[in-house]
Amino acid sequence: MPEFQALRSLSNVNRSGMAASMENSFHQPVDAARVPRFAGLSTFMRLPAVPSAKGLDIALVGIPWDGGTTNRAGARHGPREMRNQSSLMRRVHHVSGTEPFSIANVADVGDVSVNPINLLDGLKRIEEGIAAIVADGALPLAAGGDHLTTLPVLRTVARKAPVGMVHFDAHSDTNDRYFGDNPYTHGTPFRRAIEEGLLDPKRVVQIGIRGSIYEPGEHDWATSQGIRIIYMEEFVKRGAASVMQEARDLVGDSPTYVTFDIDCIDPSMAPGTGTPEIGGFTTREAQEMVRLLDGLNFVGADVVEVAPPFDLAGMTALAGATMMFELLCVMARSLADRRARG
Ligand SMILES: [Mn+2]
Repeated sequence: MPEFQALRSLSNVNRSGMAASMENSFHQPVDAARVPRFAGLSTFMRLPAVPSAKGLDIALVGIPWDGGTTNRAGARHGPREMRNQSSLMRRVHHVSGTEPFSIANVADVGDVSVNPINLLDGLKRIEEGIAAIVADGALPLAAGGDHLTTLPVLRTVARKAPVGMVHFDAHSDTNDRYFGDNPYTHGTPFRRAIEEGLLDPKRVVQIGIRGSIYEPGEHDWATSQGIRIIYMEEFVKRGAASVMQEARDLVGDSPTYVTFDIDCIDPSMAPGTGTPEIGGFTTREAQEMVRLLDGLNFVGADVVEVAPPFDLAGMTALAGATMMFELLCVMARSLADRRARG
């Protein structure tokens, strides 16, 4: 039997037999105890590839576009490599015990349409692709792509009202113009998002900011809008629990987006990115922080800036894929808990 048929026939069977698929019709990853994880087609977390987000709670989607990159390009290749590395994910979160595929219907909806040679058309296509997911009632969990891809995503999830945002990054991404008068780069998405009324800046927290900047006062605009910037040095002093408690208090229970730029992690652990900055989070610190987002009122999330051309042995794509799994677990749990509460 060809591999793709094998994947399909096993797609509703999980490791504990038929229990989950009898309880519900949620998609299940291919059973790694029956089909080894290096075999078969590459989809996010070995879930079925589906043509739309209809019936899904959470849609895993690729945004293979780096048209906003100002330095080293390559994040356009991120989704494919994160799909590959995500085949290492298993079904159950080892700390929380969350079984995301049993409590939420999750699948890989493929990549949005992009245009690698036209920035504005690229942004338009990404927005249309994510808007279709949102219209189907699913939360997008996106794999970028550079950080400008988050802007068209926010245009869909914040269409009705501004949302809050927990933002892990080495960079604030709130600059104004590049190379003359160009408003759209991966260094500007959150300035544009605030101008467009997509973000409530008083409910935005940026964590892990560091590295040299273009000019003194570069972050003044962001802080004047009310954004809370937690520089890496403050994180080192306070630790994850304290910082995340503040982040949770700040965004509250209102709709919130989570964006995870892989360059928040130290380049010794995540070298495959376009704008690396030393002195970053360990992967373990990043996992600890994302786990503390449990129960958030998610409108979506993403992992961006994985640039495979600069990666070593897939380690950055693995970090990115694992952070997607961490995000998926807290998103699925939050959705299920909120439904149970009515
Ligand atoms: Mn960024």
